[in-house]
Amino acid sequence: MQVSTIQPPSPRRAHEAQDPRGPAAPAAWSAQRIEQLLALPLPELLWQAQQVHREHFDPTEVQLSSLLSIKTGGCPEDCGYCPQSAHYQAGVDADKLMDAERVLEHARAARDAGASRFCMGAAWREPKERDLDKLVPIIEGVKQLGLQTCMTLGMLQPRQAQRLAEAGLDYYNHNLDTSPQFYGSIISTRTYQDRLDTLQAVRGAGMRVCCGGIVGMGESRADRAALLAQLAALEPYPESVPINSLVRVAGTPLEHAPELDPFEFVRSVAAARICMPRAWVRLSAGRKDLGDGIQALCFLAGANSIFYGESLLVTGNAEVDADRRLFERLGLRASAVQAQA
Ligand code: SAM
Ligand code: DTB
Ligand code: SF4
Repeated sequence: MQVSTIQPPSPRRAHEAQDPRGPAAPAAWSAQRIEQLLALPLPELLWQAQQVHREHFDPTEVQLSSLLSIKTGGCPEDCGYCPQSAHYQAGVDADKLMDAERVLEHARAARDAGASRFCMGAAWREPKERDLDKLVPIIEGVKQLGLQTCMTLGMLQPRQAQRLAEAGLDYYNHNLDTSPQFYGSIISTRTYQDRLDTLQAVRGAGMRVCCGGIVGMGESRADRAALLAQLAALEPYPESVPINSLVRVAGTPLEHAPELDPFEFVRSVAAARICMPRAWVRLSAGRKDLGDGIQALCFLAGANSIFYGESLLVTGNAEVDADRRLFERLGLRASAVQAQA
């Protein structure tokens, strides 16, 4: 049986030719079109994803980001997947913002282990002004170590985004998490529009956007397609797209979410690559449970970034030694720090 290639709509290509970052043309990838991609036979989907990947990246290079929780637990939001929410008993104690010196120790260790980007996460609904006063020297210190900087601190007002940008923050991570339709069954304390507004504030301040979602929360394939359509329609689409596989943490409402076929995760990665050709597509939470074979398929599907290091925010990550061995076995190498845009 002949399976036809699903072509991106033509305005997108014309638009990309003019802008080296390759922003999405509005409605370039509808949810319907992405659902068709997700339903392709896996070899067809991977083939399309690989072609797009090779047009824009060296397929043997993977970017390494390390993650640190700089303010853990006690979060007032009720995200149903999150062990740091104060609404659930997941055994995570609330902590204060970490001292700059300790953050820099972690950053130095991440750099020495080979990471090129250092991502700092805080379990806040949004940062307060006094928090920003403390974050500015942290950003400056991490940058001085030669690392790219990323933070995820919850919602931002435009002037807060401006302040972080002025301090030199390279990326801001704020995920859409899932489709607009499924969102309300996971989170009630902030709206989808709140998230889009924060992303707009980040863009407006000139920072690069890191935005993705979670796969495996009980959503349908149509929801995964709708999430990817939302991401691809951001103008421009995110430079960095984390695809998280739900970590089912005891005590959270999603503790017993039905297990998703791991090939659905691979499909989501491939579709993300196809509809956001120049983005860094990152294997994020849940990577250690995917196993080497599925991870290898994800790299073939166009994933080219991972979270690297002992832990994520509060849950465990794949072992550093295991990652090094996997890279060796697959002939992959860590990419150098990208030049500042
Ligand atoms: N508090 C900030 C916020 O939510 O905006 C930043 C930190 S939050 C932990 C960052 C992202 O981690 C979430 O948006 C979600 O996509 C992901 N995440 C959190 N818990 C997860 C889990 N158990 N499994 C997979 N991804 C998770
Ligand atoms: C993202 O999309 N995934 C990271 C990062 N952005 C901040 C967080 C994953 C968290 C996994 C569960 C935990 O350890 O808390
Ligand atoms: Fe709070 Fe972020 Fe966890 Fe939601 S995902 S509960 S905002 S730390």
